[in-house]
Amino acid sequence: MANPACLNADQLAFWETNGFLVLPSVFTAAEVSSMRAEADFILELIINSSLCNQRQSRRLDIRKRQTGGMVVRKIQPINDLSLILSRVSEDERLLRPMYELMADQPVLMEEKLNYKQPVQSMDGFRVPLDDDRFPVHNDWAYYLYNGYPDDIISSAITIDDCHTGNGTICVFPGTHHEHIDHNRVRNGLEVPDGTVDLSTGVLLDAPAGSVMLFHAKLVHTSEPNPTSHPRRVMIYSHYPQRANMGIDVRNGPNRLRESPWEWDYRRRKEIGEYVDEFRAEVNA
Ligand SMILES: O=C(O)CCC(=O)C(=O)O
Ligand SMILES: [Fe+2]
Repeated sequence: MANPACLNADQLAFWETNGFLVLPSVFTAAEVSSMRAEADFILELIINSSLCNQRQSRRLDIRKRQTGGMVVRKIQPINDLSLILSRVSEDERLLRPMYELMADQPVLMEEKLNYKQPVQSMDGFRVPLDDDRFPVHNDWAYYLYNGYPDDIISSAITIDDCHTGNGTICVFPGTHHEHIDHNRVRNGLEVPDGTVDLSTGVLLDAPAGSVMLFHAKLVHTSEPNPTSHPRRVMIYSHYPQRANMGIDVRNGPNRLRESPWEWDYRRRKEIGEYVDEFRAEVNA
């Protein structure tokens, strides 16, 4: 890459010390609105194909809330479903800062769309009675099982404004310096009680279109979104090319499993054999 540096010395020092960096308003309002349209398209595709096939997509993480209704926590993977979003994961405004932080070409290894989006109750889904919280964890606790290096960078692109009131990501600065072994808990992996001082958490406040970069060993969490609007972020994880880990090791099998069901649903919809039951905008 021949471009001039895009991160300044203060930003590089902040990253070294804290293990995260927020770049506000990187994407334009027009780009954000097309990301929202793509998020709606993917949500409708995955929910309607699940309903049509009477088989829940493995891409879909959905829960039944104690407070009523259901919430889509995330859909993963997503790049094979949207040209626009797959292009975002290769955008220079995202790759360039990562290149500077990891001193190598970033290679995409995982992508997901965390919706935290309330939806109406629907039959036909296996939904645990749970919420859209994410445990106190680092992402490397998951990636280490596939032999990935610990200098992966995750990046959350905010599709909606993220703030203290809607379950934004909360990071624990400096925790990236040393990995903490995680315990398996109900909804994923979590650091053992007492290993991280929870009072040091920083809630990341950022308008839609921002980029939150965080080190794979940085401990983070998020509380449920209590509002009636989605709190969507796309989270990409890139590894340094030098690790030479191959392509799509973690999510490839699910793309292959799910794609034929999605195509079958689209064909049945096209010939009028199935009519969509779910619409995203009434829930937004
Ligand atoms: O979307 C969030 O609030 C956090 C998600 C997260 O940490 C993850 O998907 O690994
Ligand atoms: Fe995470």
